[in-house]
Amino acid sequence: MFRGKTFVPFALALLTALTNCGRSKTTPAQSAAEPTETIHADVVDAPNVPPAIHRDHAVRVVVEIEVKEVTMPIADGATYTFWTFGGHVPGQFIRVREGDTVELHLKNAPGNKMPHNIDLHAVTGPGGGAPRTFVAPGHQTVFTFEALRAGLFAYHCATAPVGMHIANGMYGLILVEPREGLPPVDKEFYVMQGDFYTTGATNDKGPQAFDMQKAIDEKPTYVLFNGAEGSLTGANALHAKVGERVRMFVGNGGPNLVSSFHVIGAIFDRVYREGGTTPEQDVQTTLIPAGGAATVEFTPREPGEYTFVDHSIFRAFSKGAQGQLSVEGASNTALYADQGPDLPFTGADVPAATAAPTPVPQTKEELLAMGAGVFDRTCAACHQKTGAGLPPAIPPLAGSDFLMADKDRAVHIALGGLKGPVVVNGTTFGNMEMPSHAFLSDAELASALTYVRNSWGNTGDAVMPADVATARAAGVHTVLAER
Ligand code: HEC
Ligand SMILES: [Cu+2]
Repeated sequence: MFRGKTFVPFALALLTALTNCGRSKTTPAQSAAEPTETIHADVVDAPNVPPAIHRDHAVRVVVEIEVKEVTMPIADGATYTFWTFGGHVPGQFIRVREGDTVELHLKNAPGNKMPHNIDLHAVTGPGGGAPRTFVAPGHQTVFTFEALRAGLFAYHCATAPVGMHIANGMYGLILVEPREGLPPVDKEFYVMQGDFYTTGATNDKGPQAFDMQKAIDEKPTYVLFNGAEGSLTGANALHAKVGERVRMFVGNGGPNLVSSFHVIGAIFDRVYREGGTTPEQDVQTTLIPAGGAATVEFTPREPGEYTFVDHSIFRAFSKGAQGQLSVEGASNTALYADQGPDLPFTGADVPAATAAPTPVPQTKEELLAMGAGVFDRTCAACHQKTGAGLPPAIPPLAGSDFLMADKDRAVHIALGGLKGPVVVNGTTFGNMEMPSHAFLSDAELASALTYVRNSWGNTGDAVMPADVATARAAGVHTVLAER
């Protein structure tokens, strides 16, 4: 009987069973049919992700997520009522394997005020699950789908008004690992960007409500990683060591903005663009669409703080879109050397070492002749060739009562710089500082000062190189102008 047609499938089945022996206790062989083994998914809060999957067969994965409407800090001193998948923004990270059957239990906490649902971009079917998961406060529902395609997918609430549910923080990521798994790395992190629309202005204190008009106009008051300013900086920074391979699962919940995700000081040697499965190599900044994701990988080689930003850079510095990866380990100066010495640069050719030294000007005429050149090269960039300055930031030297009132003070300003507010001819200047010019020689400074004190209607005596030398010896410091 064990010959011919029946023997071959039997032997194959035996072989398959043997091959899988020890990997799984309940499912001996992978089958295209619905999996018989059931496991409970480990869903975790950002910036953490569940551990990598080492299974070689599909299972039924039970995922339980509770929608919670919670009031939490959005920025320093400001709170916001977030709607969340699991209690935080972004929602809990779901990790399954290609081919798994996902049994999603969506619970809406009894104290909540709104119905919610979930649209997972990993779902194949109209609405991505949203029409089959609508759930009122104090209720739960179950929705089952097969994770057909590998990739990193966003999920979000899609209950009307959809934009409002997303703007309130209802998004997260689901990773469908390819059958063969992802290459191993040392550290994995979960970061998701979102734009927020508060009734108050950016940095206003106190409870903040959602502002529908700002959301429609796409004018966010905050652009944040992981739902709050500072959620990934300072004490909350991510950590890695020099030489460790870092993988970041980066999502963008929107609702409106696309992200130009960039880690300052790192090159992504691999990016799975838009959450797809074919990695791109050597990318500086990757674009993450609203409702999209990217997996980025790199290995920091030098210790320090790696700030990551949305490189639409005002979002980073004015609206909160900053996080930090803090890297410890030994420095590699061949790769990333320390800053070299500070040397003067006047824009003119650096004189050759063999050139004869410029004679030091002795008379007022000599000082004026040299001073015109020094002024044009150094001071005119700000004060203008005409000495007129650039109001309202840069005061005039032409006809300046302030300049002419105190020669010694002018020497100290040229040497050490000036911090306002300063009143010149009745007008107050103070929103810009004048930098120190101590890198100029005594003769250069003396000649420039003599020049400005004897041009454009100003008349005064000469500033001698010895005057500058005396002031320099007394100590170079920023002059604080008094009104
Ligand atoms: C980078 C721009 C910049 C350069 C270069 C610069 N200054 Fe100024 N300077 C300023 C600013 C800005 C102020 C006003 C600072 C404040 O408001 O406190 C100022 C103020 C002054 C003042 C006092 C206010 C007045 O108008 O009388 C003097 C004197 C002066 N500068 C001289 C010089 C001389 C001489 C040089 C060249 C050696 C020079 N500055 C180069 C920006 C500059
Ligand atoms: Cu919702």
